[in-house]
Amino acid sequence: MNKNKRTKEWVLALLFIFHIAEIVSAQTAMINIQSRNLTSLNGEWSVIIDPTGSGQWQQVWLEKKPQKKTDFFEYSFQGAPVLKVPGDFNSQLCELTYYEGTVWYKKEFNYTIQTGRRLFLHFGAINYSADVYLNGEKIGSHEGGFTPFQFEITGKVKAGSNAIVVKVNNMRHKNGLPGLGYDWLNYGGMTRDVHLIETGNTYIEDYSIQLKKGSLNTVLGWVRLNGMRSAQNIRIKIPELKILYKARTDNEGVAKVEFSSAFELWSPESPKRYMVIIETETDTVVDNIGFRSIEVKGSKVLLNGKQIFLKAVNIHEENPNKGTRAFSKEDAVLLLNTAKELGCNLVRLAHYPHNEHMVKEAEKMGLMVWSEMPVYQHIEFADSSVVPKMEIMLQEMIRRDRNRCAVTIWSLSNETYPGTPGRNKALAELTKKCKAIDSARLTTHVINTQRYENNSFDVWDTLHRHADIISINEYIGWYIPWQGLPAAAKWKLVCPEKPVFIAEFGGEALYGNRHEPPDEAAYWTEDYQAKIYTDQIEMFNTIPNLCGVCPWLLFDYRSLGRMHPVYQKGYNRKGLLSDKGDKKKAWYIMKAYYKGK
Ligand code: GCB
Repeated sequence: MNKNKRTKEWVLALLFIFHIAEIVSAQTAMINIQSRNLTSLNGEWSVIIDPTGSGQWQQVWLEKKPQKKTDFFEYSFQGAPVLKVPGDFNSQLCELTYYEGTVWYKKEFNYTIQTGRRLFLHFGAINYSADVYLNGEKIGSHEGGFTPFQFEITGKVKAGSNAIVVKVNNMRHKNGLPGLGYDWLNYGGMTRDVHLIETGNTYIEDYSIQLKKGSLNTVLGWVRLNGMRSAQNIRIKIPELKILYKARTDNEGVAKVEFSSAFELWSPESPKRYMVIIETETDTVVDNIGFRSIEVKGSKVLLNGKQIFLKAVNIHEENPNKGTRAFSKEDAVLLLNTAKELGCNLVRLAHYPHNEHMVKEAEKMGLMVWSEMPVYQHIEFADSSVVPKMEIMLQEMIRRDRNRCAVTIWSLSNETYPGTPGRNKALAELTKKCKAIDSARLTTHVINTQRYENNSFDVWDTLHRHADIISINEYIGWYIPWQGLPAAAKWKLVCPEKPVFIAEFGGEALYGNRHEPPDEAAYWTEDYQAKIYTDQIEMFNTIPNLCGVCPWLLFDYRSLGRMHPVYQKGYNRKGLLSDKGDKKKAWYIMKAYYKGK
């Protein structure tokens, strides 16, 4: 190999390592933060909108102030507009409606930390990338718009006033997750809560307390401490069941947890959760945990050992009435109550991990949760940075919710293309990683590559082999016309033994728009949409091993590629309800179907 070539390869290797280092520089975020010593940094943050990127070379985070009479700087947080955090920036200032670029956020806070205590800056999520500065010094970066991350600032926080500056950028990237194209509004900003978390020297970093795979009475898990100097005793208490489990950590700070009890199991009919107290010598965390088992046996999905039909609905993380990114408990309750009213027992939180309120409120209400990676349609699997990013996001997604019994399905991808180089290998590996981190939940990949000819479906994509459930998106009656009677459709499955889930179906309708007979798609009528639902429901009877269905979707939602000036106006109109919450004809058809199931 010639010397120049070798040097070039070394430089590339180093650049790659630095790139990874940059991505992983955010730390393992604490879980169940509501049970920690918290200070909220939510509220108003001052912002500088930076469409040209000049804030980077002007080093906005240094907040330079004129020293001499001849000095001036072309930016300032003083006198700047403010944005609410949590919240997307697009819906808060009209000049940001369609914005995809940089916004610099700044907040001041006072904090005094005692010796022996530690302080962390925790972000629920920032879309899409974040560079975080404290008092003019960069403390780290994070990529990925939907998962939490934190930085320790123990040695960096000053007694008295401190300033955090965050460079937030929601530009799309070819090698991003998701990539360049997606059918929802790219809400940017500090979309979820921001907190300071104070801990002692050694704190409970993470724990897994769930039923062992296939068991209805034995918990198998672990507790992991951070900051350990020596082994510690831990105790897990469930007062209602009179459980007191004692263990000792190893030198790495990890204690195994295993105990049995006659749990009242969590289910949609009875969403029972127990108060669980995790205590170490130096820290205590309290959680509400439910216990249930979820598995696939042959072609059936079993919840707590009994077959269940998944009555689902797709939901985007959007408050439909306000046209904003959903972030609060109230937003979650609005969306989930509507899913409940439809008769659902599962919500597919599409197409990225939603905020924690969604998962917690769903769990309280008895809704199972399908949580999804933002691996959507075209992803550059062959780009060397993509696979490591996917793995980090997977870990972040699972870590936050691994004790939420409502989460029953990890969906690892949606509508990826078999022809994309590296796709099969990357997603097979991702599935293995997911199973290695969490073997007790189901995994799936949502695929729309099936052929539909002569009223026959050929579900051939070999990616289904890596899933517990075959999940299919099909829009027969909307994007693809019927080729025979719905009730006479035929099916061929690549894995004929697995359960089949219709993860998306439907069509668009503008609420209030009616036309009989409902035979023309281009009128965007409720009647045409209703006919799609009636036909689909007939077709469902033909699907072998059908374990559930999931209309696309609950509410009409904002998506800029939906440009029809009369019927869409920037909204994907496939909702069962309009963005204002009006029920379309298809709502009643779906509700009746679920009632009969
Ligand atoms: C799909 C996608 C979903 C889209 C939907 C549509 O297959 O998974 O994100 O928004 O189709 O409305 O076309």
